[in-house]
Amino acid sequence: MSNRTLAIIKPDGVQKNLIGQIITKITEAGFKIKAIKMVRLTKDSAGGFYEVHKGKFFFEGLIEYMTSGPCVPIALEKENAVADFRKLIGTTDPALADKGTIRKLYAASKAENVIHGSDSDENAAIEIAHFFSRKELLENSVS
Ligand code: 3AN
Repeated sequence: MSNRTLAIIKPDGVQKNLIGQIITKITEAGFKIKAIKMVRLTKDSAGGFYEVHKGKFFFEGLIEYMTSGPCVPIALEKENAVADFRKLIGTTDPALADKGTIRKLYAASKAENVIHGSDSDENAAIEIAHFFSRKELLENSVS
């Protein structure tokens, strides 16, 4: 089992000035930040990241949203990272998300839901590599 996952504070989270609150929730839950940056995704980069959703009715809107402003990808480490992080953020639709989850607290809708979390160990590795080079991950290593 891998101990890493990729979070992204999405453009609505950045726009609503929630970076600090969201990172506090993440670190209080026991995750260590391995790498972090603020980036504005291009359409190509967002399309590549969400390749699995190509052709779905919400794909174009998803790309518009993810390129609408800067976002904050974060490589995280913790035992059981993928499952624990998905528990912390709550389900895709904030209306259905558990009380106390990041999406329940801060997200407006299923389309604009403030935060991303990898859904498998395999995708976590791919997604971390989408944003961070091996060099960045190694050089920033604190433990
Ligand atoms: P999650 O982010 O919970 O893993 P995914 O991977 O199914 O959810 O969807 C990726 C992103 O696509 C969501 N975070 C959301 O922004 C958007 N999305 C997913 N399902 C819908 C939907 N039914 N309507 C609009 N947007 C959606």
